[in-house]
Amino acid sequence: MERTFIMIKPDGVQRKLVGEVVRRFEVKGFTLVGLKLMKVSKELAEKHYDVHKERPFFAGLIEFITSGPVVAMVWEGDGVVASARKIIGATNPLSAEPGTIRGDYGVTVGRNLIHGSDAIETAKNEINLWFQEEELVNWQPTLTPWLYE
Ligand code: DAT
Ligand code: MG
Repeated sequence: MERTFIMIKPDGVQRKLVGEVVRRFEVKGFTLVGLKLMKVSKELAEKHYDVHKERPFFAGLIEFITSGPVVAMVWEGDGVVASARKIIGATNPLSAEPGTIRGDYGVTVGRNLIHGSDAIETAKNEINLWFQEEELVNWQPTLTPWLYE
């Protein structure tokens, strides 16, 4: 089953949006298989955002992500990688549609509340980077036959 890596950034935690974010993924029909609250080391932040290391916003991004606790999660379900990106909305919250997390709660790209893997391959790498195998729980929700035919 497909999995994606989702992280509620320090602004989302400070703004008390943890429950709201988890709720949106739960009610959509996805399954939570990993969850932890953690302070992010500079090393982990730099690895996670390695593709952006040459960008002018990189230093600020690393400073922001390491500035307070984040909630790291793994969600599972058919098409979860692309669907999560839709639930999250466009990178710039002012361009994100209302009804998306960034569209409903954000106003600036440097405080866009949440990260979601951008492709299935990226998701695999990010899950391996953020979670040990034993931190992930394989389980079968009893709702499955009501979500999948
Ligand atoms: P996304 O998080 O939607 O995958 P991304 O991978 O292009 O977006 O960028 C990663 C993060 O970097 C993004 O969530 C916020 C920050 N960022 C991107 N573009 C930025 C910019 N122009 N100015 C400041 N921060 C930016
Ligand atoms: Mg990205």
